[in-house]
Amino acid sequence: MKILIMGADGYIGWPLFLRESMKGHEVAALDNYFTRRRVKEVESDSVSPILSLSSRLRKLSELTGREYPLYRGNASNPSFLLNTVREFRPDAIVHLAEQRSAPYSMLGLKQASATMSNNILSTMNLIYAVKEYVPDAHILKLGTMGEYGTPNIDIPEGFFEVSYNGRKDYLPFPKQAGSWYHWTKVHDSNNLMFANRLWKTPITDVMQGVVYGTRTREITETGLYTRFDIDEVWGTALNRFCAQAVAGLPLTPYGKGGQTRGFLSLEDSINCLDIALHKPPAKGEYRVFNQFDEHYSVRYLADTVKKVYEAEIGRTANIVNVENPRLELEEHYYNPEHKKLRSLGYVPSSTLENELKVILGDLETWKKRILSLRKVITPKTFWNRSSVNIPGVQTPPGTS
Ligand code: USQ
Repeated sequence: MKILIMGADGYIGWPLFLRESMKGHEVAALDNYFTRRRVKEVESDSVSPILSLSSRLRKLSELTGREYPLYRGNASNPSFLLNTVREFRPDAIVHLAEQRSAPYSMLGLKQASATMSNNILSTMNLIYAVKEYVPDAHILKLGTMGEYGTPNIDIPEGFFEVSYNGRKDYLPFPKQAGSWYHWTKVHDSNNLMFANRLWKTPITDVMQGVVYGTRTREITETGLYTRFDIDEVWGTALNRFCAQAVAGLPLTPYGKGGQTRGFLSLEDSINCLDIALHKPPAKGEYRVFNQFDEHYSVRYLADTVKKVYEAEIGRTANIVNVENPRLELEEHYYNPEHKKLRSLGYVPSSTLENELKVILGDLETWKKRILSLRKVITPKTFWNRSSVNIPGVQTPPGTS
């Protein structure tokens, strides 16, 4: 299969590239190093020491004996993306090339707008590129469980039957995202649904939970590492808790810590995307997968990291509930369905505790790098302080 992976330099993009190339597929990489640059902007870095994308591709070529095209550019630039698709003519395109941090999108108007344009336009460009050049190609698009928010009812996989004033319909489940970033994914989903209605484009829209982990089965040597972020803008909950334990800093559930989300390991994220790629939708089908393994509260995750860290590493870890920088429910009902991937063959590969042992072992070896980032770990991006931070734009005193 010919697969174009947009965002191949990323946390998930690179391991997916490894999986598909090592399975013998013809894979091309697309990236503009947006995440590398923006992580530097908040004075942070990946704590796993990663090579440049071109060096990683060279390393991979040595292992497989094949060459992998690298399209370096911005997916929100229409001519770049359309030319890439026209030239490579993929059977499937995985779109992971979006700004992926909720806190980054909440820093201020500048970052909120960049997130909107980067994410929504890249998906629009992809929709048109597929329609023009490869109308039967499968778009596998990474959305987020955060599109649904935390409603007080069960969450279906994309659609549900509604009965209102005596009539029934099968409709998209209402979306209640919690950051500008998460809203961009909602807008993408709407645009993809409409593209599917217009042109019958086969689409899988993946509502993915929070991913954790340092490794997949292909990451067997340092030259193949994927990035691992721990700072308050780019790091995610469980990965941050592990790094905090290793750095001797308190683990930081925000607020009461009862916020519950779907989680899955990096290995399982790749397993699920691989299943979605090789069991594609029918022509004309738009399908939605809720992609996570289990749901946990952040309080439970902090307790579990503490338990495993103390048992495995033998040092004490502390937990401190800090002021919640976000606007979100801290205690709520949460019961999303996630049956479709399992019905296609997905079986979780490991347990949370076993995966934590692997992560903590890796982080111990990167401890020096973690300690050098101590000052960017504490949360300071508050949703209610998101400002108008465009140079030259005046705001009334006290509003920004
Ligand atoms: N949280 C803490 N303490 C921390 C960090 C986070 O309690 O130190 C809490 C947050 O308040 C939130 C939950 O953990 O309630 C998840 O936050 P997160 O930073 O791990 O994840 P989030 O911002 O939701 O975004 C991440 C990825 C994003 C992906 C999303 C899936 O960055 O790309 O779409 O997870 S989901 O959360 O299901 O929407």
